[in-house]
Amino acid sequence: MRTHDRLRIAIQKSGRLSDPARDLLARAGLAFRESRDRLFCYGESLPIDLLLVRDDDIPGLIAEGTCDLGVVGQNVLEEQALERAAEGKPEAYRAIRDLGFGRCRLSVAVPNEWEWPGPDRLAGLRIATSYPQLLARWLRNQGVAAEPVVLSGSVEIAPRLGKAEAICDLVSTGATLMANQLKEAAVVFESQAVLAAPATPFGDARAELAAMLLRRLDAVLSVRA
Ligand code: PRT
Ligand code: ZN
Repeated sequence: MRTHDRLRIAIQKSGRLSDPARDLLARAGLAFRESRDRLFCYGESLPIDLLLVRDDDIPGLIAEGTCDLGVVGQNVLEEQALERAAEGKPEAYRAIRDLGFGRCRLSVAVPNEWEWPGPDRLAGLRIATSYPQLLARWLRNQGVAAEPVVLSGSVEIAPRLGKAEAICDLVSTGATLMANQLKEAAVVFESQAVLAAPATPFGDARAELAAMLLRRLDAVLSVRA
């Protein structure tokens, strides 16, 4: 068991959220010494350490208590929360701050040549996605029965491969859709990076550390806003 007199924050090791997350923490006055394997960074200015991981692992690390806080896309956090709920597991984490970077949207995209009268157009079709839970919730809300086809990557080529008729993927500029002769048809989920925390409050020294960190983050975020 690790001691709970230090706080441990999980951030993405390398990817879109890595630099903005490190930048935000630096602005909040946190400084770190990197370990040789670059997976763990020891907090030098405060007893707050970093774990550098894949973004998909962050909700699980918080749920199991390996990490206390995490910087992760709302898309990943919400998808995994819905998955836990579907498995009958209790709520384990929640977003406690919007961080204002990593903005994107999870959207349904369809071949350019399609007409788009509305979500009913998807009825009975296959939709390739890495976010089956978010997609299924949206389809339910729209009252449309379609079949999510789960792919872990390269979702945008699924229609050309004959694996699905439409896709549901993250979009920021739209250049990837355009390059694949697809057009954005409907937004399923708006996302940005969030600070995630356990659903139950810390009952030890971490509570005070987390409160101090939040005060500092709020100061940084209010200047940015
Ligand atoms: O290795 P690891 O698992 O940690 O990284 P990853 O490859 O899963 O994640 P990464 O770094 O690609 O994305 C991390 C998070 O950044 C996502 O979970 C989102 O919250 C956020 N984000 C913001 C994005 C985008 N914008 C984005 N554009 N994630 C992915 N994309 C993809 C998009 O799907 C498209 O394929 O980037 C491509 C380019 O987008 P366009 O629309 O600008 O062409
Ligand atoms: Zn990932």
